Amino acid sequence: MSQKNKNINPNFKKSKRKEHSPKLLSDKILAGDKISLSHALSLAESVLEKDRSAISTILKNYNPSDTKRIAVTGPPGAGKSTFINSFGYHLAKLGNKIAILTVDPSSPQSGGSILGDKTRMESLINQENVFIRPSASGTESGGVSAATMESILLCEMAGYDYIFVETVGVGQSEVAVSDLVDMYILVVQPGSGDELQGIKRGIMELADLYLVNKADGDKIDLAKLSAKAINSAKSLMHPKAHGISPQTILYSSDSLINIDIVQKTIEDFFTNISENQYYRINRNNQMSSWLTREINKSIIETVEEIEQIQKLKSSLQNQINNSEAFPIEAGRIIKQAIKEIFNSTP
Ligand SMILES: Nc1nc2c(ncn2[C@@H]2O[C@H](COP(=O)(O)OP(=O)(O)O)[C@@H](O)[C@H]2O)c(=O)[nH]1
Ligand SMILES: [Mg+2]
Repeated sequence: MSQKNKNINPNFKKSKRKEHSPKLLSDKILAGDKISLSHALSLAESVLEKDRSAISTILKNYNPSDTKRIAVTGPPGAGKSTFINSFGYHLAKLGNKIAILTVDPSSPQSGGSILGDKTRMESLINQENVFIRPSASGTESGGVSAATMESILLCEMAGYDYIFVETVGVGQSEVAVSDLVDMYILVVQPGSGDELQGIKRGIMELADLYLVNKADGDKIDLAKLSAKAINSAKSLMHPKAHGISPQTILYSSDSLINIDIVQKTIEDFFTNISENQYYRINRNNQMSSWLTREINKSIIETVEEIEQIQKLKSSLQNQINNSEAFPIEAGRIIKQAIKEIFNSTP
């Protein structure tokens, strides 16, 4: 018997989690109950039909409110979690309710980083008005976007007014998350400039605020140089849709240098985008994208369940393998077959 097995209690029975009705869960979430919120977030990450249905019922009780949804992105190790910890603590002390979600499309491989993030968020963990959710890998219910959008809405139902979404995955999550938030913060650490070159231009252009983190100790001069490099890159970028030019701020989670400026910049950003309507327009656009994703997903799932289509698909696959057809033709054949099936349905 291996050393590990000695620790297993043979009489241990996994306790069955109590199933709450969506109605009860939704009442408890509205009352701010963290355990119910956690439970609902697990449902949001599930692909089971009964869980999808429960989330859909719970979200019927969602009422829009003027919350602040903020993405915190940047290269691994730049200090995203530490920033959220220090800044979130500051906001929580001022009486705000803070929720922190992490988005990680590659989490089976990076389980370690999630544990790391929890230790970086030590000051926050015990705060009554803070909720932290390191995401599980289960973002299959329609990709990162659908599950995270549902999670954001659930946190808002529970009364959280600042929702931070930290991306810990690779490039794709950094772009996808921009479709879920009002404001996009890019955290970088002081570097030679190569560091900046490593960040894709598309991601640089998404930022509404650049934070040069770790501007402390012997890194202050390097941090100033990085800020200068960002500012000159910025001058070549397209103007933002909201018309607000992104600021570059030196920050340190250790010394808390400029924490008040960061707070004011974020607050001013939200005031401005509310006044110029970008806040509403952007959220409406995000809902439209979500609608399109859900409709496309439903169409694909429905069609893939049709036996005739499954058979046709594998026969087309064989033809392609034998160089008898190209995918473009296969696509047209499938489209025709789907039309015929629906036309013949009474
Ligand atoms: N000196 C200094 N170190 C920092 C600062 N912020 C983060 N770090 C360190 O940088 C490392 C990576 O931080 P983390 O927040 O996990 O980065 P993330 O991967 O972007 O979330 C950790 O060892 C932190 O202690 C800072 O403001 N100053
Ligand atoms: Mg992190």
